[in-house]
Amino acid sequence: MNKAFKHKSCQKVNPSPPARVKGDMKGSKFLGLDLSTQSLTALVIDLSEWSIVFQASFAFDRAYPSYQTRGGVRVAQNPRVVRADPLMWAEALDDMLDLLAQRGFTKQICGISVSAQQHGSVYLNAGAAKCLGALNPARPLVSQIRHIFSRTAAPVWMDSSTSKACEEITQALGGDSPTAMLTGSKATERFTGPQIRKFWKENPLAYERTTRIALVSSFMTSLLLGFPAPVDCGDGFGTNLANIRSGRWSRKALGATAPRLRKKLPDLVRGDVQLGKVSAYLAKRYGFKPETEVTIGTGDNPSSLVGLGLIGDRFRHAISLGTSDTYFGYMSGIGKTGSSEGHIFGAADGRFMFLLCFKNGSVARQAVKDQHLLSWNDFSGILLSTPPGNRGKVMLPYFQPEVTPLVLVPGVRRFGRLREEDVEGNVRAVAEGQVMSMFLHSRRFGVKAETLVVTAGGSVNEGFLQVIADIFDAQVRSFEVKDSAALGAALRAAGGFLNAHGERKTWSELAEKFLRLNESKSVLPRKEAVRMYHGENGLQSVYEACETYALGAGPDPEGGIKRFKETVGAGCLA
Ligand code: XUL
Repeated sequence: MNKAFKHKSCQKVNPSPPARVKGDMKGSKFLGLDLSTQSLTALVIDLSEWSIVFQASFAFDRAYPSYQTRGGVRVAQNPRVVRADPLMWAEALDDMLDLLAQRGFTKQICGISVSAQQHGSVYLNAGAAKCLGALNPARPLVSQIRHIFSRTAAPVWMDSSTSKACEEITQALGGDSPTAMLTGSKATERFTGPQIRKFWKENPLAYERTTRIALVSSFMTSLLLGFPAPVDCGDGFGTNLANIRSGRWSRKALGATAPRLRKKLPDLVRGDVQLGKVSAYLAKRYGFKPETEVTIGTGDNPSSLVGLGLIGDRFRHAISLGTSDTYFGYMSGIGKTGSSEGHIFGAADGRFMFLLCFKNGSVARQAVKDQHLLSWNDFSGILLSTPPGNRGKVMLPYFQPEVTPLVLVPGVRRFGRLREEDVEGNVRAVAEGQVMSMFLHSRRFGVKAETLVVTAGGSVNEGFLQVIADIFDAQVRSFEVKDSAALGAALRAAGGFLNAHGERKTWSELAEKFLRLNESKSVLPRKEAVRMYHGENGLQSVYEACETYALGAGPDPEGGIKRFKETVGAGCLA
């Protein structure tokens, strides 16, 4: 790598050749910041000890009540419209940097990088660049950047209000498959391009006043640099605006989206690059060394790919159990066909990753847990003590609009006489429904792995890990470090720095040192359970019939449920 990034708005990038890092990396600390949907996390790694020396999170709902968020976002009267306030993110950044300074870390940090929720967009006006470059270190960020936005609220990935824009973009690009071939995904409601089109059509004057549209990762990185940051392909491919083969914004896709868009977009950069040093503001206000380097920010999923040590690994895939559940893995290359399910993003080594997103992730699990007044321990205990196959009771857990499969009108669907008050039945049904959906859609996308690594909050739930192992018929491993996106950001900061200083390390070399596998959390599939899902008349085929029926594309599945109960399911009825 060792590419000094040149960008129109950053004149002084790596002005002189960087010095070689000498000695044992003593005191080489790197900061990863992960701005997720619900919180901002900071994680500092120390390369001299290969350890995590600081970790803290601020949950937006609790820490910043004046922004009136639930789960970090504001849902409008129309539940498809979901937004967050970029000022809240800036305030959290102020507080986190303050905390790091108080603990004496900022002066020791050599490099920083950002990971952030994907697809969300921040709209900046003509005064933004000047303001960012002239921040007064006597005052917090948030009070100085109030006027840099041409749109106060940022649409975030949970927004699904852009179906019309998606249709128009798809039509202009010649259909779902050509759109996916070009941009890595069919036109997708939560993606930035359709969000921009909707904004332009509904508010053309504010669109005209917008001089730059940042992704959440590039916005946060701009706050660190003091100038508007470029976008990396990891995050940039999640926009429906880039050509995933050339790694550039696609003229065709931009034309299908909104007028004069190229001028408003930051540059798109392939692979992890150093963008420059922290701003004078960060150095003066928070005590960072002026030479602290900033590596380009990326999305939380590409960042997790690094944090889980999956770059270059074709045999392991990841499941992240966070606000959304995601299923993802590394790809060294991309084929010729465009799948209309799933997405292709960039990876830190300049290659690719695939991803499937299930929006009802922890939201659905939590809804069932809360409805039956259970603790997470109870939830896990029920999954470990009840029979796989759930006696033929199936749930499609669409507590909110779903993205895989696309369900815009939410509503939980229950089959096989699953009653609402059946505590055990609903717990097992929500878990099995979510995992069978992941299995179905990952296979349709054409991917399969020998081992699954599980990360994020839900990965401590042993019962859920067993359900994953049984349905995927694969070994499931969870790591001690749950914040793989924040760890990925810290590793990307370190990787960028080391490469720039002639100490090249592969991504997996770097990650392995930090990922002590927690072997006690290595879960194996149970043969009997696998048969229950995948044997003849197994529950997986029942689930698929239920989903097809709910999407209006197939017959009533009750016949299949009856057959399941009479045959393979008879075992779990005892
Ligand atoms: C991925 C996606 C989510 C967000 C939120 O496509 O929409 O995983 O990145 O974390």
